[in-house]
Amino acid sequence: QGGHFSWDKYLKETGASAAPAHCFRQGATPPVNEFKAGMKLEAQDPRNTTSTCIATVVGLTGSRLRLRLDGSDNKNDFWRLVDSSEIQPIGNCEKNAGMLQPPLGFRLNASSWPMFLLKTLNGAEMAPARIFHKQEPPAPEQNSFQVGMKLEAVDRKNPHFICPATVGALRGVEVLVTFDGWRGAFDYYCRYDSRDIFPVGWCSLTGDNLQPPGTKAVLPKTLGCLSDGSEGTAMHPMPGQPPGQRGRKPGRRKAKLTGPWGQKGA
Ligand code: MLY
Repeated sequence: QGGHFSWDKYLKETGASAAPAHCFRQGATPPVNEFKAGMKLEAQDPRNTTSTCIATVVGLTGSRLRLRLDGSDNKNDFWRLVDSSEIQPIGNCEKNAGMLQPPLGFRLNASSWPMFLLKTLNGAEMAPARIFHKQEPPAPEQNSFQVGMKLEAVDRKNPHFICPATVGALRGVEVLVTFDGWRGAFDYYCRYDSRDIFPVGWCSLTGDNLQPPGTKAVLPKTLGCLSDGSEGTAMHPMPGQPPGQRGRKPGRRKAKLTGPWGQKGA
């Protein structure tokens, strides 16, 4: 295991600065997470955002919920902040004269949806309305990120990971999120008010596990941003996966390591 990543040391050593909190659409302090595994709620289907579906909390990490749509498979889990406007208590859809929909990829015949809905809600533990947050934090008025600023960002290809990142470019209301120590394979553009980007220090407040930069054999010994002086590990095999098969899907390009610490012998 790598050591604990220290932003303090990393910022000093890279000479970079953290994007100020006012750049982000996040609360001044991370929202309290009172959800529990097994609770059900209403969520927008991420693959079909006009549908409101029933979702079950299958995991919790910091201020985020790992959600699975009832009637879907276990390959399409998604993560939401507890203060997201895309999650609501059960009953909200009906209250607004909406209809709960089967998820995209509903396992059963569409005609069995009404009965499925009845059964999935019968005896279910519904997340109580009081643990939802009244409002999503407001979006900042404008994109005030600057190229080079550091932040914490969800790896959208591996959304359970939050990783150290740098603003690589700006494009109107969009920000290019680049992941430190990886050569572009995970980078993405998002709106400046995306809920997937966080100020430096966010994970240490929520208890989320911030991944160290991708750095196998590339951190110079002098770059001691891992507090135990270890070089860290570039790959983060999923627990239980044998080494050598680290969850890379066939056909997907191997991520290359990069960064100022990325030059061999640097
Ligand atoms: N084992 C995967 C995970 C890569 C994660 C990269 N993130 C943290 C930027 C792979 O190597 O593809």
